[in-house]
Amino acid sequence: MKKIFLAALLGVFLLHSCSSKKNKKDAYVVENYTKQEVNITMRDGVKLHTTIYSPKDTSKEYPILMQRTPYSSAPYGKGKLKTKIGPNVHLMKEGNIIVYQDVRGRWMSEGVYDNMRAYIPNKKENESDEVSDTYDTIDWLVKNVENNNGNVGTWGISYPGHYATISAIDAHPALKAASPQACIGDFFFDDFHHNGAFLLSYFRAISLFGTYKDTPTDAAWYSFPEMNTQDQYQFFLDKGPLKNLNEFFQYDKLDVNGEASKDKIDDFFWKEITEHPNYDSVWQSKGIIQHMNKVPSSVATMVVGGWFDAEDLYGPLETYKGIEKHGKDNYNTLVFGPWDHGRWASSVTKNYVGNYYFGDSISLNFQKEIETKFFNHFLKGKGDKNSGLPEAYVFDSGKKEWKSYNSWPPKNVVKEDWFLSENQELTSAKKSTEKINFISDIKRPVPYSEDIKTVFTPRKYMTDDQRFAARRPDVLVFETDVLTEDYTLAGDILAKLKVATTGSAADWIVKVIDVHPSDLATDKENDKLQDHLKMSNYHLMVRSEVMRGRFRNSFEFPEPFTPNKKTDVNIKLQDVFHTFKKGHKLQIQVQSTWFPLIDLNPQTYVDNIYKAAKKDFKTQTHTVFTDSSIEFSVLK
Ligand code: PG9
Repeated sequence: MKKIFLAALLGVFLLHSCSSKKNKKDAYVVENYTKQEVNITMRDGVKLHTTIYSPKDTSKEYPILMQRTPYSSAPYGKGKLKTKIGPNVHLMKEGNIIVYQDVRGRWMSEGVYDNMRAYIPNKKENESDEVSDTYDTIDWLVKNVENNNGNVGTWGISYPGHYATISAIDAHPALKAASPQACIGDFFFDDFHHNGAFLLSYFRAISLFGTYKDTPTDAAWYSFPEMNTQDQYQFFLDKGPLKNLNEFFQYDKLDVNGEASKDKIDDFFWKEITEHPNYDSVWQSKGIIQHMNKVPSSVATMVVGGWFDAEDLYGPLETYKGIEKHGKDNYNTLVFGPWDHGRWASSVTKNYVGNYYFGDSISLNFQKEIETKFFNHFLKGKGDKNSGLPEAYVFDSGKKEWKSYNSWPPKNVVKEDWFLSENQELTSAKKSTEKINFISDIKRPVPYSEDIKTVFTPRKYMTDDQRFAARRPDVLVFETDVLTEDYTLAGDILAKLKVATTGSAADWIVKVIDVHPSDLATDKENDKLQDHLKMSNYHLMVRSEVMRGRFRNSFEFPEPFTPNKKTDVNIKLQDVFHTFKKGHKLQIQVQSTWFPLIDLNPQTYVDNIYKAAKKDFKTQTHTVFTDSSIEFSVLK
C-alpha cells in the first residue's frame, strides 16, 4: 500500500514539475517582455495591425526584428502574448524588440489581399505595394518605438520569408539585415505549380489564400474543403477533371436557371489559377526573383532553405542567386541543410525528414551558431563583412556533414552527362538510340507516395523510398553499377530527355535516387521510426521535378506534341548537395504521372487543362529514347 502511495506521490511530483517547467518556459515572454498593438498608417491610408514585443529592461537599446505575415500575429488583445518570439530562443532571451505585422488584407490589417502582390518599381504618389508597406512600417517603428537602436532586421519562413525578401527591395536605410527563409520566389515554380503543373495536393490550401475579406478580423474567415477521406489518391481519381473542383470554391457556380449565381464570391485565388494556366503577365508580374537587382548593399542577406523542402525550393535558391548576380558588393550568404519546410526553426534534437534520419541537433546548432550570430553581427555588432560566417554553409545529405564554401555552387564543379541506356542502365557514355515504351494509363497514375493519407501540403515524400515506383511498368529505371568511389553532386541537374507520345500532351517527371546497399546494417535511428521499413536497399529520393510538356519551349506560350515525333524536353532540377557514397548506386526514374501530387495531364492537348472535359483524358503510349541524358554538377 505504502509503495503505491509513494509511486502516486512521485507521479504527481513529476507531473507538477514537468508542467511547471513547461509553464516556466512558456512564461519567459510574459515575464521579460511587454506587448503593444498599434495600427500603422501606410502612405495610401490603409492601416496595418502591428504587434510590438519590447524587453522590460529599458536600461539599454535594442534592434528591431520584424516578421510580416499573412498567417496572423495572434494572439490579439491585452495581456495575451506569444510564448515564443523572434527567429529563435537565443535572440528572444538576449533581448530584442520583436515585431509582427499582419500584411495588407490579412487578419487584423485593413486593405484587400493579393497573393504575391506585384512589386511596382515606379510608384505614383501614395501608390502602395508590399515594398512600400514595409518601408512605411520600418519608418514608423524606428521613429516611435522606445529604446530601439535604429537598426532593423527582418526574417520569416515561407510566405513570411517572401516578405523578408520584399523588405530588402528599395530597403529603408534602417534595414541592416534580412533573412528570407524558404522564401516563395514565384507561385508558378514554388508551392502551387512546378513548371506549370498544378500541385493538386495543395487543394486544401487554396481557400487559405483565396477567400475574400474586406474588414479586419481576429478570427479565421476561411474554411478548408472537406474531403471526408484519408485516401486522397482515390478522391481525386474519382473527382476527375479539375473543373469538378470548382464546387469547392464557389467558382462558375450556376443558379437554378443555369445563370451565374449572384450570391457567390469566387475564391479569387482559384479563379486566378484556373483562368491563368500559362506563365502570363499575371504570374510574371508577381514573381519576385526578377527584382533582386533592387536589393542594396546596405542590407546583409542570409538566405536559408532545406534540401528536402517540398514547398519552396525554387524561391530560396533563386533569391540567393539573384542577389549574387546583381549585388557584387552585397553581403549575401546561403545556408541549406537537410530539412523539410522550415524545420531549421524547430527545437527537435533528432533531425529526420520523413523516414530518413540525418543527425542530432542540426536545427539547434543552426539557430545558435549561424542565425543568432548573423543578426547580432549586423544589428548589434560591427555590421561589416567580417561576420565570421561562411558565404555558403551547406549540408552534404549523403555524407551527413556540413561544408563551407566561398561560393555556391562551389568553384570546383564540373558538368558530367550520364545516359539513360537500355537494360535499365545509367551509363557515362551513350550506348545506343533505342526506344523504351511505356503505357501512361490515366486510370492508374503513378502514386507520388506509398502513404495513404490526406495532406494539407505534401512534405514527407521528398525523402520517401522509391522502390514502390521502381517496380511499376510505367516508371522507367536507369541506374549505375555499384559505385567504387564517392560521387558528389553540388548544384543543379539538367535532364535532357528525348521523348515521344502517341498523344499530343504529356508530363515528364525525373527523380534522382540514392540506392543504399542491400546489406546496409540496420540503422537504429531510422528503424526506430518505421518498424515496417528497413534502410537496406532504401531508394532515397534526393531530388525530383516535373515538366508539363506543353511548356518545354516556353512557359508563356505552350505547344502540343506532334504525335509519335521524337521531341526534346529539358527539365531543370533544383540544386542538391549529396554524396553518393561508395557501395551505393545512383538511380534515375522517369515517369509521366505523379498523382495526386500534381494533377493529371489529359495527354491530349487542350488550351486550358482547368477547363478540360472527361473526354479529353486519354491513356497514351509514351517513349523515352536512350540518347536521353542527365547533366550533373559534380564536385571534383
Ligand atoms: N509557402 C508555403 C505555402 C504557401 C501556400 C500554401 C501552402 C503553403 C507557406 O507559406 O508555408
